[in-house]
Amino acid sequence: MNSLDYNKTRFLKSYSKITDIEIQDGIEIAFIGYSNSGKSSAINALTNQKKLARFSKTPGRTQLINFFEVVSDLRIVDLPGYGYAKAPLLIREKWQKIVYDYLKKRNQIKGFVFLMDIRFPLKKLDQKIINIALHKKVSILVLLTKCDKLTINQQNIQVNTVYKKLNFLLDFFEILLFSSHKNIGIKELKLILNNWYNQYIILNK
Ligand SMILES: Nc1nc2c(ncn2[C@@H]2O[C@H](COP(=O)(O)OP(=O)(O)OP(=O)(O)O)[C@@H](O)[C@H]2O)c(=O)[nH]1
Ligand SMILES: [Mg+2]
Repeated sequence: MNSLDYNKTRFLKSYSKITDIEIQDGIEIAFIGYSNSGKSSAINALTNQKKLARFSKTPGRTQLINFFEVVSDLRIVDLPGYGYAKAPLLIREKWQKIVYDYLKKRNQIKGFVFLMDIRFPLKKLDQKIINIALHKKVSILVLLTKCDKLTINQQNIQVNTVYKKLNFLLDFFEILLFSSHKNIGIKELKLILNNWYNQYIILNK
C-alpha cells in the first residue's frame, strides 16, 4: 500500500476550459462544492501548505480549474465554487459550465470530494453534483466542512440527516466531519485518498 506524502503537492497548472487540458495520464480527485464551502482551505490543510490553493473570505475566489500534483499520476483539482449569488449572472453561469463540463467529461476523475458547509448541506445546486456522480463511476467522499462552527450534538444531527438523504440516492459514499481550521478529518481524508490511489494502482498494474 502506498501512503502518499501530501506535503509534497505542488501547483501544476490552471485551465479556463476543459478542451485546453493536455494532461491525459494518471487520475484526478476533484474538490467540488458551493462557493465558500471551504474547498481551497481543505486542499491547503491536506497538503499542509498555507497558500497552495488561494482561499478567501469573499466567495468566488477560485475562478479556474487548478491542478495540483501529489505524485506524477495523481492530481488534486480545485474547482471554482458554484452558486455565488452576488456574482453577475453571466460570470456565475460561466463558472458553473466550467465545473459541470469538467465533472461530466473528464475521464481521468477517479473520485469526487464533495464539500458542503455543515450548517447548510444539500442545497439546490448540490443536487446537480449528485446527479453527475450517479452517472459516473467515481468514488464519493462527502466532507461536512467548518464543523468547528457546531457543537458535537449538532454535528451528529447533520451527519445523520445528510447520510439518510444521500443513502436514498447513492450506492456508496463516505461522510467525514471536517475542519481545516481545527485540523479535524485531515488524517482520515488522507487515508481515503490513499485508498483511491491504491485501487487505481492495483487495477492498472
Ligand atoms: N470556521 C471555519 N472557517 C473555514 C474553514 N475552512 C474554510 N473556512 C473559511 O471559509 C471561507 C471560504 O474558504 P475557501 O477555502 O476560500 O472556500 P472555497 O470553497 O475554495 O471558495 P471558492 O473558491 O469561492 O469556491 C474562508 O473565509 C475560510 O477561512 C473551517 O474549517 N472552519
Ligand atoms: Mg476556492
